[in-house]
Amino acid sequence: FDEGYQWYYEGVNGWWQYDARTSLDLEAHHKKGDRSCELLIAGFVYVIDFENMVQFQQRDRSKKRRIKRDLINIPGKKGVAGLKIG
Ligand code: V3L
Repeated sequence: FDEGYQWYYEGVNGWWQYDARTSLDLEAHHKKGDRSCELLIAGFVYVIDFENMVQFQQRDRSKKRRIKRDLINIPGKKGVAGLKIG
């Protein structure tokens, strides 16, 4: 992992950091140059689409969230995988 960078998915008025395990998987697929990958997150298979930088559930593609790779200390960070900061 490049120092100081993290993966995020979109929440209401801010960004959630992916959990540590998922972040490592994402980073590995991204580094390989994969255009997308499928990961099990909280019991659901999600497609991570690096070309469009979105994620969505494999069996319900209607709800798409933007994703980004950004610095670990971005403003507007809500927490990690649904666990709020502070
Ligand atoms: N990691 C963990 N949980 C996720 C992820 C992920 N990458 N993607 C979706 N979920 P959907 P606010 C989020 C959860 O997109 O207040 C946050 O983590 C998602 O959780 O339809 O709106 C918070 O826990 C949601 O509960 O597949 O910013 C919660 O939303 C559920 O999967 C509220 O955050 C369905 O999301």
